[in-house]
Amino acid sequence: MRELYELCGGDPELVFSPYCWRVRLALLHKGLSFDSQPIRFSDKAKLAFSGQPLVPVLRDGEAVVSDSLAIFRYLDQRYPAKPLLGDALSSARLELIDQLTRHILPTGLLKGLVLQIHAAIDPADRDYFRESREHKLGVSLEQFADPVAGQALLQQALRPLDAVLATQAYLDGAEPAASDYLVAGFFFWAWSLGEQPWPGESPVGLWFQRLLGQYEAQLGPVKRAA
Ligand SMILES: N[C@@H](CCC(=O)N[C@@H](CS)C(=O)NCC(=O)O)C(=O)O
Repeated sequence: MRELYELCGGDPELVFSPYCWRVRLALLHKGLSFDSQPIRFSDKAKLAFSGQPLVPVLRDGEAVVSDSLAIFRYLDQRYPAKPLLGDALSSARLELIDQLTRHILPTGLLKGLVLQIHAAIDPADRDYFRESREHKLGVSLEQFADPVAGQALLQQALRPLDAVLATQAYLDGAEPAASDYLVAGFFFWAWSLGEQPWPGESPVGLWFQRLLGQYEAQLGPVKRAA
């Protein structure tokens, strides 16, 4: 059986990690069913079998793979139909896309989401979340939270995405593939936390709606934080 270990909120149906969303979208792309194994921050001992402490982890029969990009590569190798990455050049370029999109976009979103995440996670996870994130951010969650500054960063991050999506339906061209899922993970993250801080009618907004529509047509409504 195929199992996806992913981070959940106080409600186990609320899965919100951007990296886990990438893998959900990739599994859907491949037409592969999976059992969600929602875990809380305080349940991370359940990931010991993977030899590392982070989600996503995919367990597929005997195979255990962690890290969203490694999972994309595993899925293409194990299930070659409907490639996520394509040829070696595309696969190499995905590293660049990952690096280009892993700073301003998530930081801009996180400034508007960090307090919602703190509220949505299980009360038993809150001290861990606060301590680990404050250590990483170097300021308190309340000092970091700043939806207005987040919007300014988000607008910078959206500009190149809007430019590409104004001329083609998906980041990977006429059909979605790895680049779309890699970036869309951050948008599903915000969406599952009950936010949509980007304009709905923009190229990015319409692209997100297309991906959301495809996901929900197959797997039902995305559980969103109240
Ligand atoms: N580069 C990894 C990042 C994975 C990651 O950072 N996962 C976070 C969830 S968003 C996690 O497991 N956090 C657990 C913790 O902070 O204790 C990937 O792409 O999968």
